[in-house]
This record gives sequence, structure tokens and C-alpha cells, in this order.
Amino acid sequence: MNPPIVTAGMDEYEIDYLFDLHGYLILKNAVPREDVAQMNKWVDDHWEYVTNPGQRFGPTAGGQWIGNVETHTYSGEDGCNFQNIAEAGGVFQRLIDYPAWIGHIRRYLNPQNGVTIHENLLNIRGKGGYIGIHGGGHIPYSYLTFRQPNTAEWMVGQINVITALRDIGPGDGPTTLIPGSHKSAMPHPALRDPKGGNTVYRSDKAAGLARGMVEVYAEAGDVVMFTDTVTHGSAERTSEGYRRMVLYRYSPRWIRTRFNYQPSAEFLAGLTREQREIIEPIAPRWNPAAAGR
Ligand SMILES: O=C(O)CCC(=O)C(=O)O
Ligand SMILES: [Fe+2]
Repeated sequence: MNPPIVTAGMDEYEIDYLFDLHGYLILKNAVPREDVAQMNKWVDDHWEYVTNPGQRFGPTAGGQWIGNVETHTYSGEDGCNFQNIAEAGGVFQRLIDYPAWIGHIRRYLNPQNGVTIHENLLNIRGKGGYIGIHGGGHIPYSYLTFRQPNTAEWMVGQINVITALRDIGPGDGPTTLIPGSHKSAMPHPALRDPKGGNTVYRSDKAAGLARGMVEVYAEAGDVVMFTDTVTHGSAERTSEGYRRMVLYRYSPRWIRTRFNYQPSAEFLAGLTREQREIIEPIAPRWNPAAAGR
């Protein structure tokens, strides 16, 4: 099967058809070289956090703070995450509503739902690292919708946008997914519920080896955009060195942030109106007389 590659000037209907059918798109050359270079420089400047295992933490433990960016790992194997990377500013701020994808995001979430960011991070993953197989159209999570079932309107509950900062090819631990699985009512064989329900979200097996998976390759500056509903994960990295990518997850404004990082005052002040509506779609509200605010 040919991967659903989107190139400049492609007809929107064709793009939508591919996204609907496969559950993902590869946006070629979506992020220009200068922006990729800026992000790689940030990684180089903060490499000590990646290589010092003492600064990798389990999902519930606190990480190291770089301003309002926090280091973190989900499982250890998935590598080092710099969570809340949008607060690193510059290009990371511009990614919030990057022109290459924000129009697709607004359309697929459905403009009536607005847009917010559920999670944003920069991930560095070394040899042996991977992500277990997870997701699928069978799971009754409110953010794993794809269309309004009565009218077939777009109603995608979450779209992941991965920007490759280095080329990601065979052996480099690419994202893997099962095209079309966002529409499957049956759990993947690795996600079967022993009691016959639809409760198993994730397995620890590297997703690359699971039945039906395809590896999604990307060159630096390409973007892999997929509904979180598609069954996915990543292959184990077998090459030397590290995979570098940035991930912004978009959801309707009704869905709360994953970790509830509170935007710093400086960050908020530097956002454009459109960016602010995404980062803080609902302004905080409290009794002005309350203490401590
Ligand atoms: O690390 C990867 O390639 C997959 C990341 C993932 O599971 C996600 O974006 O939801
Ligand atoms: Fe995922």
C-alpha cells in the first residue's frame, strides 16, 4: 500500500480522503530546514538531560525543570521527553498553530469544537527504545472519536502531529501504525480483553512487531499526522544514536490538558491571539477576593 503522502498544492478533497481512509498522513517538507535546525540546536544545548540517566523519571515522579519545560519518561524504554516544550519559545511556540497543519487540525476536529493542545513534548529515544502497541477503534475513550456517527461530520477527538528532527528510516525506531484501524470495531489481537470487553488500551510489546503494522518513515522536517485512535506505537530502535522528534497532540477545546502544566505569565504574554486561544481556550476564573491568587 502506498503511504498517504501529502505534497504542496495537493487538492484538499484528496487529502481528506486519504486521512479518512488511512487515519494518518505524511506531510512532506512541512517544517523548513531553519526551523528544524533551531529545534536540533535546542536539543544539543540540553543534551545533558538525555544522557544523564539520573534525570530520567517514571511517569509519576517529578522531573527536572528547564524553565517551564519538564523532563519525563513514560516507561523508560520510550526515552526522554521534554514535556511542555512549547514554553521553550521560538519555533516551539510557532508550532502551536504552524501553518503546515493547523488548517487540517481545525477541519478534522471540526471548527465547532475549537482546538487545544492536550500534550506537547520533544522526545529523544536511544537504541533499544520503543513504544508498545496501543489504541484502536474499539476503545470507548471520549477523545478517540473520529466522526459524528449520525451525520458523518468530522469529529476527531485527538490528532498527533510528529515532526521528525532527524531522518527516521528502517531501524531508527519509526512510528508504526495499522492503516484503517481507527475504524475497526475489533481489538487488535495484542489488545484482546480476556473477559471479551474493549478495555485493553496498551500492551508492552514493541508495536513494530505487531500484526498489520506498517513503519512510517520520515525525513527531517516531514510530519506524521495521525488520529490517536489508529492502533499505533513505535518499532524498537536498532540503530546507534537517537531518534529526535517533536509531538503536539491536538484535541477539541472541551478536552483538558494531559498534565495540566500551567502556562507561565511570560509565555502567555508572548502568544498571538490565535495561539492563546489554543493554549488557554477557557480563561481561568476565580473570585477576585480569594486569597492566594
Ligand atoms: O513514538 C512514537 O513514534 C509514537 C508516539 C505515540 O504513541 C503517540 O504519538 O501517541
Ligand atoms: Fe500513542
